[in-house]
Amino acid sequence: MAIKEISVPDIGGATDVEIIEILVKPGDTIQEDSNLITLESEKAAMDVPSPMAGVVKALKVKVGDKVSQGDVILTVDAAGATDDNNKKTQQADTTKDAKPQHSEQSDSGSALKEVLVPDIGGAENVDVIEVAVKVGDKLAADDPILTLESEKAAMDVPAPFAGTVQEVKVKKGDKVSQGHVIIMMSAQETDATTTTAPAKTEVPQQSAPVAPKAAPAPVKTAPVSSQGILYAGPAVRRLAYELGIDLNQIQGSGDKGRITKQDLQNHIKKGLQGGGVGMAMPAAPVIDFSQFGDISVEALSRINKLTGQNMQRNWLSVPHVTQFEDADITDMEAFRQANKAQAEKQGFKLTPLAIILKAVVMALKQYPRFNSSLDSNGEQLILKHYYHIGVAVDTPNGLVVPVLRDVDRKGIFELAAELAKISQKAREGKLTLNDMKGGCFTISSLGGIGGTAFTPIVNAPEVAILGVSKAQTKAVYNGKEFVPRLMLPLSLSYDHRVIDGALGARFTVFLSQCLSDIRKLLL
Ligand code: CAO
Repeated sequence: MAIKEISVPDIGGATDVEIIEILVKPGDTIQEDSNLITLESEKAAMDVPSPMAGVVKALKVKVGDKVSQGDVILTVDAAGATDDNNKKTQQADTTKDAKPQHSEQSDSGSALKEVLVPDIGGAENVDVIEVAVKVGDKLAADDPILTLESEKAAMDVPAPFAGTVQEVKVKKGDKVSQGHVIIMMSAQETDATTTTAPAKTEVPQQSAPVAPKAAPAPVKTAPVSSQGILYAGPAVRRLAYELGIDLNQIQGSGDKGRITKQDLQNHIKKGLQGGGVGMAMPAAPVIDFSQFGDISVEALSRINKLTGQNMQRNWLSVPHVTQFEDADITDMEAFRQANKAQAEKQGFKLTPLAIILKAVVMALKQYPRFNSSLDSNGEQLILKHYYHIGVAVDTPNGLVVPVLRDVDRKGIFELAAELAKISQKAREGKLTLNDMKGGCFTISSLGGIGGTAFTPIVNAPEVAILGVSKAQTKAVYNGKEFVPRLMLPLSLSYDHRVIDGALGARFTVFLSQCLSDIRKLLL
């Protein structure tokens, strides 16, 4: 077994670049140049391809990690594949060294030829976006060797004759022009595939180099890939990531099942039309506002854009109902005032939110359907037996939702301290993806700001969200007289596919009772 570490290559000096996708898992068989991870920096998204073939043993990174050149990504059992490749590369190198110009014979008795970039319509310095072959591959005539992509088009370069790849001279990301050597191939007359490929008989067997004809990428409906590895360029991956689209759902039409931008657009179109005739979203008109007066333009932050996409998806896909209720928190507020100084001594603020977190867990335990998610086909409900609660935090860069874990196992002071810490971390823009994962239910508190009620958007795949507005002292009739009571407005939005109106009202009333009599939190 030859276990090798694969680390982040030179990424143009960028450091702490975020991993937005991991494309392989332990047990996957990968080829040299199979994409392993996708990185996204401020400026670009890029795939990191494998420098060797083998079987993935262990992943050393996860989505959301930030990496720099030299950080280990994963370990690979490179036994067999790499050794074999090395031998073949050495063999080809020896042949090349002995006969540097136009090589003639390999030890199998067949000619070694250079395969060049063909006439590509005068385009220069065209990007190699995929190398489809590796040393040792046996190719039939017209098998794709690599894919080039210029400003205007993508094209495959096919093998001009059947044979075995002896050396690969280019790699993904290289820029090439007509006449560049791309691979060294030995023609194999004895190979069964060559006898069935009529084109190869035209190829002069001893005269090297050979330039194939460039062919537009053929449309194939091959499966995603033979190893289950997904082929898609960084631009397509980035777009899919931004739109929250799982590329595994898309059948690629490119070579090796490569997913093209067009495939992604078709998938989105299909999705929009999926709701039935007339359900597609009408396009918004483009308006030039400067015709009405002065304007200025401001770029949205990355968080703004992601929040916008999530909100739109949740708003469109979840049938929302919002239930309102006022909780009498007069006694709760007295308790909070009584304990505020003690919390401050310990370095944090005791706000109503810490107590609301506890009450929400009580309500989730009483009505477990609120602590669930619909599975992806909408046929089953996944009930969770843990209580991780997300809290919406307003930051200078936009809205983020860090998650407090195991709220059921923590006391009110502990929660208040954690809340202070995590909202501080959020405001400093230091939250990790892990800090925001795994929530069961979300609380959005605007109580520190004001307002009487609002309709929060469910943070799918959660099924409900609690909006909290500013508590106000109101005159409440107790059956005999009006008395001043501190009333906290609650706005509970829920997914009507999972929760019906009666259950929504029961949950809200129960929550309100827990807040009105916080002794219930001890039960
Ligand atoms: N009613 C009256 N007063 C309230 C209150 C309420 N419901 N909630 C908080 N307050 C008070 C607090 O007690 C505190 O006052 P004191 O200092 O006198 O005790 C003050 O308002 C400020 O509280 P806070 O905002 O600092 O703390 P918090 O624990 O209530 O909230 C956090 C923390 C992070 C949730 C909040 O700062 C925040 O970012 N809220 C915005 C969330 C948001 O944008 N949601 C919209 C999402 S869109 O669906």
